[in-house]
Amino acid sequence: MNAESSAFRSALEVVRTIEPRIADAIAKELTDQRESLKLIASENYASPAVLLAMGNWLSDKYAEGTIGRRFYAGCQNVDTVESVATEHARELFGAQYAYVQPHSGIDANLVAYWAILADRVEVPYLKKFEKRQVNDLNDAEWAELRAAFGNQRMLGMSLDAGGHLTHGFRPNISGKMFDQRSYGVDPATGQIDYDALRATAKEFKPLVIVGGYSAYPRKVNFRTMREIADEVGATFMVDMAHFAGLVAGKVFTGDFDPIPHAHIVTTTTHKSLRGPRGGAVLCGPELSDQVDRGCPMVLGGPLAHVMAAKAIAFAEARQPSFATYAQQIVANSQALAEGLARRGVQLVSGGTDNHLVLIDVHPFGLTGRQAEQALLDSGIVTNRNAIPQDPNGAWYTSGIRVGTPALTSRGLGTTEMDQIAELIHTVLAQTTPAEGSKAKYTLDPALSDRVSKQATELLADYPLYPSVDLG
Ligand code: DSN
Repeated sequence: MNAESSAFRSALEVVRTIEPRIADAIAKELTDQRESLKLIASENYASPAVLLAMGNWLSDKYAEGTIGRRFYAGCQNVDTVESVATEHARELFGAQYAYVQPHSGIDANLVAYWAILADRVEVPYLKKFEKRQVNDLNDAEWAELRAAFGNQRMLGMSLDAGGHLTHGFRPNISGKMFDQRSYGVDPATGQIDYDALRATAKEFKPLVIVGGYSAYPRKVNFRTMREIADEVGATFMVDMAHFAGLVAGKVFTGDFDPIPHAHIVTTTTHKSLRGPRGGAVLCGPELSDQVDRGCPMVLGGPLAHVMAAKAIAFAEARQPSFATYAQQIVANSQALAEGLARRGVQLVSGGTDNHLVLIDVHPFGLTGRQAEQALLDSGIVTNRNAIPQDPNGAWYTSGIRVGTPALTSRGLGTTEMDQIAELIHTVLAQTTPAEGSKAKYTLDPALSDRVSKQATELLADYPLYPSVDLG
């Protein structure tokens, strides 16, 4: 038996001795993932080495603080793990400083926002705070400062144009820390209108401009965004969570690489980057001291086992094969977009430059919610998403977001993407909305069964985790 099969079989055997239902759920998740056409743009399949690096006693160690300066004794191995992970992250992205402790993208963004506030907010209008550092204030002073924070402004991409909740929206803490205003897309092109963004920035004068997205199908000109930030004295932050793999794989270079243009960059490690679930922050020396305060300022103790897995993923992404993978993600996304467009499916912005395609399902008479469920009934896993100026809001939506990082990891290519476009079109065209409902619909079960079978057949030639046989 090979090493991967033996490792996962043994792990499940040990888990099973305590709680068989958990062992079964873990094994079933592999079966389900093997059988489904995973087109969720934010998901991927981490390598066995990444997965195995997480399942061990590094998980048992507390290590609040930073490398070599911990609040706990005995952190020498965590120091090694974190040093190796940061070294790989710096090399991979060409960044001066990397912080790999954030547990998620939301945590990475919080660390970055805090670092920007701590760096920028001098509160000169409250005389007593003059020359004080925000990190040195007592509780009463904090209370005064909280009011003052209400005046800080963030300019981020609007949710319906593809921005993320953590870019200043009310349901998220970022929307409570900052006054937010949005930039969007040109309704004619579906692409960012940089002149409008500049005009909004000049009028609003934000402390922070956030670039990056979770549902925008185009590349972003970060050089132009930095110029705008400089014109208004804003700190320019980029959240590259979705497209970090395309930056790592050198698909996004020059004006489209955020690292040389942004003051600070955040990411997740599990989307197109194909690592463990987690986050990271990259920056220059100006912000690194503040970023280092992420734990304990906004984070709990670092997850050493996940940092170990991040180190493995960064090392994997430094291999030449990762650049080939990243290029194929985009080639597949463009093939999928072309296949859909050729069949008359309307796409936001007309196509894609990255790993995702945003389908406008309105012409089919459907909401995103109906389309998402009808596709799922047919073995195609996607998620509904708002489109620009969405008449159905953020819950029902009028869009379906599809992404290619996961299926590209499985080895599917442009030919298969065209076949998938056919399956998606078939389901959308054959789904009928129920009268007066934004959620109900009818779809012939024979048709969804047929599509489901075709999806499974399509995957049969591309086994998921071929080295893992659970017996
Ligand atoms: N949940 C992620 C996504 O699907 O894009 C973003 O946080």
